[in-house]
Amino acid sequence: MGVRCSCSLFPFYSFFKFLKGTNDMREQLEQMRQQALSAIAAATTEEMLNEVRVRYLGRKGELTGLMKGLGTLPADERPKVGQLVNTVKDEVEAQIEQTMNRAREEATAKRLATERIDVTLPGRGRRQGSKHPITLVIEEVSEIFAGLGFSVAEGPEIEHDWYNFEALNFPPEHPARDMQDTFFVENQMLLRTHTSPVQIRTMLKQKPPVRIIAPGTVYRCDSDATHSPMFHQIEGLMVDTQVSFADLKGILTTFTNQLFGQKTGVRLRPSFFPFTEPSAEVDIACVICGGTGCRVCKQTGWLEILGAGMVDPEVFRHVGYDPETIAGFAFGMGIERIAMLKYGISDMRLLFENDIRFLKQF
Ligand code: 2NM
Repeated sequence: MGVRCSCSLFPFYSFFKFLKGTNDMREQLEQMRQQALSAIAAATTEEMLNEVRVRYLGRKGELTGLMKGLGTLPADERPKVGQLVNTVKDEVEAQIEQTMNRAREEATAKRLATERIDVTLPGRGRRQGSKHPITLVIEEVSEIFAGLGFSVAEGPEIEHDWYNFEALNFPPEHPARDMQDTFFVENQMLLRTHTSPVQIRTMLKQKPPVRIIAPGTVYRCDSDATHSPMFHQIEGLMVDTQVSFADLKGILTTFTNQLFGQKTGVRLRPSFFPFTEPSAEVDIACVICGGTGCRVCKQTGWLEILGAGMVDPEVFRHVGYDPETIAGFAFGMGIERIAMLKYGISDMRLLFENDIRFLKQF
């Protein structure tokens, strides 16, 4: 209680002290000067110095108050004491200014030290992107076939049953048409299970001769360590008046030799597809062991890389070509398998994970 009272009474107490006379005032002035100077010395920031300025030099500040109290002194004392007060005010002002400058400099120095950027550091640089191995294989195969007179054709990935199965001579109950193997959308629409519908669409649009390859994404209801529900194929088609099985063998041997090397052995084995007759599988000598037998070729010395055959007359009838006057061969290959063999990739899933550490190697 006592402390609070003396606090609130302080202005009156000092006011009465003024009335005591010049000597008291000088004493008080000296005291105020000491207090102000030590407050300045204790201030470490610009804000603290501003507070000191307001407290002593502000409109309601202590030194200003003292100046107002001059009126209580005898008239002849006023100029002298007034001058004295002004000297102290100037001194305090100058001290605040000087300390303020030092505080600003220190603040600047601190910012420069902590916010320093080293403009001589080398930049992080831009990492160069690279093509996906699937893209690389598509480009290389397309270039080889371009050299043999084939151009690239494309078509929709969401197809009608007719282009994907019916026109390709798949019987109505063929297992590939099963829900288990095909992603159906609705109203006989489905995700294409091969790129053959592109060949059908091309033949419907265009008269022979036809020489196309159709690279692209295809879909099958199948997913495990060796099957992805989305994968890639390149199929090809050559149709003209005089195309034989010898042309098929010649073109595909030229192709495998360019893709895997001139000395790569090639063999054809009989096979079956709904859309070709006769049909064949094309094997190349194992690129890993050279034909002596290893884990990759399952000790056979051969790798199956292509399916092919002479286009079935039934397919030609579906697209309005006359099977009596024209003939053609077609083929198809899985790109993932070729990429794995060409680049020595042991796990197909690496091709779909898109891990940058894997992709940047190509
Ligand atoms: C293959 C194997 C053999 C093929 C057939 C056709 C079409 F449309 F001309 F009949 N396109 N693709 C074909 C032939 C595809 O993939 C293993």
